[in-house]
Amino acid sequence: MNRGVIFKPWLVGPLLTALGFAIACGGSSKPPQVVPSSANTTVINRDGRKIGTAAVLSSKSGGLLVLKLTGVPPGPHGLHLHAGSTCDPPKFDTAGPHYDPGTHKHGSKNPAGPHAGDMPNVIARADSSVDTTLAIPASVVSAVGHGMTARTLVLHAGADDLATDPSGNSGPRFACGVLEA
Ligand SMILES: [Cu+2]
Ligand SMILES: [Zn+2]
Repeated sequence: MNRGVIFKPWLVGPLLTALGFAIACGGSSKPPQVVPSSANTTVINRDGRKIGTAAVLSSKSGGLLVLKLTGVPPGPHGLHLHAGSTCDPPKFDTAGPHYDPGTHKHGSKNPAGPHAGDMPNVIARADSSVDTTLAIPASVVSAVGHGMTARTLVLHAGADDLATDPSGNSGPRFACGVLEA
């Protein structure tokens, strides 16, 4: 028996997909009209270990935050842009308060809110991974990484109620990344 000529149909789909992608993109992997304004940011946990990456992308209509993490307890977690410029584990106090150039209160459900750095909860999957893309305003994209404005991204241990000042009762800071311009 010659095992070398066995047809492997499950390989054809991925191969065709990869070939089509290469042709469609002309060899470039960058999608059109979206340019990275922030290099991939390393996100660390309270032990100081890397658990994933974040990237801010800008486009004509606003921006996107792409977040890919592992080792996050399943369920919802508060996520915010903070104004401090460093992520010192384990407590990440140096990440400072929420990015808030307008002196608002915390949360999209707060009548006096939200902070410009407030974002929706992110949901960690049952396998403890996070793989999500969030829309963010162009004004926030332009503030990312510049001076002492929106310098850090912080994921909290608990869910953000999107209403309670100053941090939505989202609990301790679980992970942090410094956003570079
Ligand atoms: Cu926060
Ligand atoms: Zn806030």
